[in-house]
Amino acid sequence: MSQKFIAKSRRLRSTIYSSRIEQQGLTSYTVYNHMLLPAGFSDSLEQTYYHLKKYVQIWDVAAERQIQISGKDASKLIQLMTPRNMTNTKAGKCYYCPIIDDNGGIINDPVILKFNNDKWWVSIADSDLLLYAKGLAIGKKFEVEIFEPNVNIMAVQGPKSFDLMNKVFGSKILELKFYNFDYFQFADNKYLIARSGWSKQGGFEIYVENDEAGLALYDEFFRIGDEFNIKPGCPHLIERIESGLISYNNDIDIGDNPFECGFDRFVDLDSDIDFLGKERLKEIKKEGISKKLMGVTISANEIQITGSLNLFYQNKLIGELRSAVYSPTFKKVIGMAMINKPFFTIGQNFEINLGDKGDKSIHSGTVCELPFI
Ligand code: THG
Repeated sequence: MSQKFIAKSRRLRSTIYSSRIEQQGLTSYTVYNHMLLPAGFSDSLEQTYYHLKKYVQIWDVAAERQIQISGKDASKLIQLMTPRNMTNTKAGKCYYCPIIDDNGGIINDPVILKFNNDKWWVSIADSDLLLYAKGLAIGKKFEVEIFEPNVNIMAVQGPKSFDLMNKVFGSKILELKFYNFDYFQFADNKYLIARSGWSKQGGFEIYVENDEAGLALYDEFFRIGDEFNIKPGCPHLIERIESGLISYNNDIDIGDNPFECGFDRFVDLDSDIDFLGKERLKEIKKEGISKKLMGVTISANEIQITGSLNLFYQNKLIGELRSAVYSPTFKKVIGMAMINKPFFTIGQNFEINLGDKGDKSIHSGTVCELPFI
């Protein structure tokens, strides 16, 4: 496949970390929330995979934009957008929440940070949640302010992230619990830090609110990080599929409802909370789902996937593969697929054509559970 370049412009926003990562072996970007998101470095995908699982990486994930919702009706608006029950949520905690429309279709799957009942950050995946929130607030005449603050997340991921963070911020950082956040001091600046991140290798996300302070911290990590074998990195295709971390608009989209995405634990239909799509979700729950996001393994040594690939069982279409990669751990291709009823059972076999441009290259595969690890 010939590679093409993406032309930059104001509309395609750069990040504050570009000046650093472009000197550190960055080879490709993708586009996320109208912004550049690093997608590869000069080390191979397998090298960066083993590195992430053993050491520590700094990721520029500024493209995970924050939507601030504040004001007297902020909590009402947050609840209106998600089927997760937000009633007993606590300040200083993060919540992974499906955002749905009136039809139960997934609009986004952000991490939501609660500062207090009147101030929230919605750390969005790749869709324009700000417009959805604004439309709802206008229609409902809510007293809220909705905007995108200048926050640029730097993620510190990997098992050595704890040693690195301890060295910079002191041992208090090690007391931070999973999906909690707090402010921590380095030099003259305070940083909002959460124990979270888009890998299962452990780590933190630093919500940088001041560009200069962010770059100073970035440089400090690389100044002192050699002993932990620190490297720049980015969300990792192999690791995230093995870990079952969902990528919005790759694995799931507005045509899927929370039950089809395995988000049952984030749906509360039994309380009196008010959210859009509640009646529709009740119907879907009664009727049962017609498709489900599942893991798949495919006996192949490589795969390039840029769209969806159909899966067949006895010449019948039974679903579509949405993300996939060769896993050096499983020694085959693993992926996430939306599988139709009644075929979304563990052990279901299928065939897939991995041939390029009309060539046939039929491979066999099997449906399995998510996550892989
Ligand atoms: N961090 C922050 N913002 C984000 C992402 C992130 N915004 C965009 C995108 N990633 C949102 N999508 C996800 C998908 C999965 C998870 C987080 C964000 C995730 N899930 C855990 C899991 O599946 O085990 C925990 C979920 C839970 O059970 O609460 O981590 O990465 N700031």
